[in-house]
Amino acid sequence: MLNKTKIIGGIASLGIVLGMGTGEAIAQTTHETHPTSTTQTNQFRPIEQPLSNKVLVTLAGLGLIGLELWWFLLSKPQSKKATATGGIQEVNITVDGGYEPSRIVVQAGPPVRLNFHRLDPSSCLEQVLIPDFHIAADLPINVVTSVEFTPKKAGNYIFTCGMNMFRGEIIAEDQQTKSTKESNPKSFSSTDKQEIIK
Ligand SMILES: [Cu+2]
Repeated sequence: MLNKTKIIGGIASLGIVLGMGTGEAIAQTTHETHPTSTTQTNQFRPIEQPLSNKVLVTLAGLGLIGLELWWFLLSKPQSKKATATGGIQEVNITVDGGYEPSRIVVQAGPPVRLNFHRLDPSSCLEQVLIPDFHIAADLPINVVTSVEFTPKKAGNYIFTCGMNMFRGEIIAEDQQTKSTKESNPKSFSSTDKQEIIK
C-alpha cells in the first residue's frame, strides 16, 4: 500500500514538473510567434521599446525639467506702468492666487493709487500690507479697494499679503533721470529751458 502511494505520488510530481516544463516551452514558443500572449504568463517581463520611444521619453523629460527651471529661475513677473490721471498714478491690480500685475512701475514724487480687485476667496489674500508706507488694508471679496500713498524717493517698495506669502513690488523711478534719458541735453533751446523751470 505504502509503496503504491509513493509510486503514484512520484509519478504525479514528475508529471507536474514535466507539465510545468512543457508549459514554459509552450509559452516560449508562443512568445516567439505571438508576443502579446506573454503578458498573461509573465506579468513583470521587461517590454522592449524601440529606440525612438526611448529618445522621445528622454526628450520629453528634459523638456519638462527645462520648463521648471525657466518657471522658477528665469520667468520674471509681469510689470505694469502706472497711468497718470489727474495727478495721481493709478494701477489696477487683480488679486487672484497672487497679484496681477505683481510689478508696478511708478514715478517717484506724485501720489500713487493702487486699486486692488480681490477675486480670490482664500483668507490668505484678505489683507494687503505696504510696510514702507504704513499701509494695512482689508480687501473685501469682489470689491475694488483703493490704497493711496506717495513714494517721495525712488526705490523698490514691497507689498505683501497679510501672512507675507504673496508679494509684489512697486518700483518708483526718479523723474529726473527719466527725463534726461528721453530728451537730448545738447539740443536744449531757451524755450525748452523755460518749460523745465515751470
Ligand atoms: Cu497670505
